[in-house]
Amino acid sequence: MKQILIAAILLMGIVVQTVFAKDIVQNVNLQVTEKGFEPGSINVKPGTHVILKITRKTDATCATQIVINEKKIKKDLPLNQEVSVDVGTLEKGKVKFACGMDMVSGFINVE
Ligand SMILES: [Cu+2]
Repeated sequence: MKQILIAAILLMGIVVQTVFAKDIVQNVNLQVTEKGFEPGSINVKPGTHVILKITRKTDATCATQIVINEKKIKKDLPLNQEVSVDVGTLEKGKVKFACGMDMVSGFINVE
């Protein structure tokens, strides 16, 4: 009985590993400059797990925060400090990211 249990646990481990192996993690560097978010448009393949690495380089815009409504993400962007934002695994479509007031924005195009 104990052996069956151990075998089941090992099998579960393999299943979990297989599921996570499909998850392709892609780090995307994003900067906030006088022009807003750069790049303003990011292209990834469906099924990609996107992690944004955002550095705000200027005080000249109002983008001191990043908001991704679709993913219920809101994060402060301190000046000259890289912030990691885990956007999760994306399906086909467009994901908008914007400043706190929705004035400066960009898109992650998933196709
Ligand atoms: Cu703004």
